[in-house]
Formats: sequence, structure tokens, C-alpha cells
Amino acid sequence: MDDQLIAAVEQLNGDEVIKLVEQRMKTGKDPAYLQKQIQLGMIKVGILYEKGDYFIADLIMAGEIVKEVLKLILSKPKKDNYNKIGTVLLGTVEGDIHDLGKNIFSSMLEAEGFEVIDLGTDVAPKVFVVQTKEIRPQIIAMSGVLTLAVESMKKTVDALISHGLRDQVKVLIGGNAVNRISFEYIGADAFTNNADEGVTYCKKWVNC
Ligand code: B12
Repeated sequence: MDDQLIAAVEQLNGDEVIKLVEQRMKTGKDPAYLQKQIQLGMIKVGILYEKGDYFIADLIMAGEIVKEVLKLILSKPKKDNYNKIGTVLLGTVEGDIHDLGKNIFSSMLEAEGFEVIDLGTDVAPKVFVVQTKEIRPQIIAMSGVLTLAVESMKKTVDALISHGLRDQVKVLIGGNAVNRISFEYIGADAFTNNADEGVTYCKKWVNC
């Protein structure tokens, strides 16, 4: 664990976070490792918020810091000469506007050659349905951080079933809202709290 980096995130010290990440990248630290440290720092921010030491403005600032640092860490594939291995329809589910984890996952998928159609945040079940009919992705990936996201994911899977689409796609759910119990309740094909593992599922599903 990188205590210094985690503490800089926790203390919302954006300049220090950027400096440390740049240093770590120069010494060859893996982007996935750096992302994990930032995620651990964000968990600490969340704890301070729960305790009442941090306020919503602090969460917003934490989000801005992470957005900046992810620009450094995440590499985009060259769009003009990549071999598309599959299409993923992605979104943060209805009622939830957290998108940092979703964006990390999206960049990692693109780096592996997936086309990602990102529907953004607060995506209603019917939007997933309409876009699935239109785009015909192999995979639908839903992100959720709030507890209420579980219910939205369930409604989305139910909507796919009622429109006869569920058998045509794999459904992956991710983010802090999901665990084995919610996974079984929602009726997805896989769940994970780890973007790396999510990419592994997607590659397996398109036989790569
Ligand atoms: C930053 C933050 C915000 C920012 C979000 C900015 C943004 N652009 O996303 C802002 C300020 C907007 C915000 C708002 C709120 N937040 Co907030 N927020 C956080 C915080 C501190 C960090 C979340 C984060 O970005 N983590 C870093 C990312 C990288 O981690 P991650 O999301 O887990 O993603 C990783 C994996 O899970 C995975 N992943 C994520 N999605 C997916 C999807 C797939 C398919 C896959 C494969 C993988 C995957 O990949 C990532 C990398 O591995 C958390 C604390 C915490 N413990 O997480 C609270 C937290 C999530 N927020 C919370 C709350 C309560 C709120 C508000 C309701 C506050 C309020 N009173 O308004 C609002 C909700 C607004 C809404 N409707 O969504 C609570 C949620 C409680 C709950 N269980 O429901 C938390 C846990 C804080 C707390 N401890 O109380 N928040």
C-alpha cells in the first residue's frame, strides 16, 4: 500500500496527489496499482464524510482531484488503428451520479479494444433498453455506488427481460453497491468491485 498517496487523497491535497502519481509513474508503477491506491484514499474520504468531518463540498473536491489524476493514469487507445473486439453498453444506473469508477472501467475496456457506448450517469432502465435494441451490444455494464443503485440495476435487468433482450446480452454489474447477495437478487451474469476483473469478464464473453 502507498500510504503517502492514500493520505494525500484523503487530505484532498490535489497538487500532492498529482506530484506523487507522476513520481510513481516515472518509476514504472502499474496504472491499476495507482488506481487502487486512489480508490483506497476515496474510501477514507467517504469515512470522514460519514463521520461528519467532511461535507458534500469535500466529496466534490475529491471527485475533481480524482478526475484530474485519472487523466494522467488512463491511456486512450489510438482510435484509428484498433481492432474492435466487442461492444459494451455502459452506464451509471438511475438515481446515481457517481462516475469515476465507471470512467476508469470504460478507459480500461477501450484500451483492450472494446467499443464503449457510455450512456453517462443516472441512466433509466428504459434508456438501457432502447440503446440495447439500437446498438445490439454483446455486454451491458452497469455501475452503482449508492445503495439505491441495487434496485435500479434490478429494474434494468427486469426491463431487459420484459423486452425479450436478456438472453441476447451478458450483464455485468460493478461498483461499491454490489456484492454476492445483490448480484443474485439483480440477476446479472457477473459482478465485481474491481475494474480489472470486469475487463477480464468482458474479454472472456467475447472469446478473447
Ligand atoms: C467522490 C464521491 C462523490 C462525488 C462523485 C463525483 C463523481 N464524478 O463521481 C459527489 C460529490 C458527486 C458525490 C455525491 C453524493 N454522494 Co458520494 N461519494 C464519493 C466518494 C468519496 C468516492 C466515490 C469514488 O469515486 N470512489 C473512487 C472510485 C474509483 O471507486 P469506485 O466507484 O468504487 O470504482 C471502482 C470499482 O468499484 C470499479 N467499478 C465501479 N463501477 C464499475 C462498473 C463496472 C461494470 C465494473 C466492472 C467495475 C466498476 O471500478 C473502479 C476501479 O476499480 C464515496 C466514498 C466511497 N467510499 O466510495 C462517496 C459515497 C459513495 N457517496 C455517498 C453519498 C451519500 C453521496 C450523496 C447522496 C451525498 C449527498 N447528501 O448529496 C450524493 C449522491 C448523489 C447521487 N445521486 O449520486 C455515500 C453512499 C452511501 C450509500 N451506501 O448509499 C458514500 C459511500 C460516502 C459515505 N461513506 O457516506 N459523491
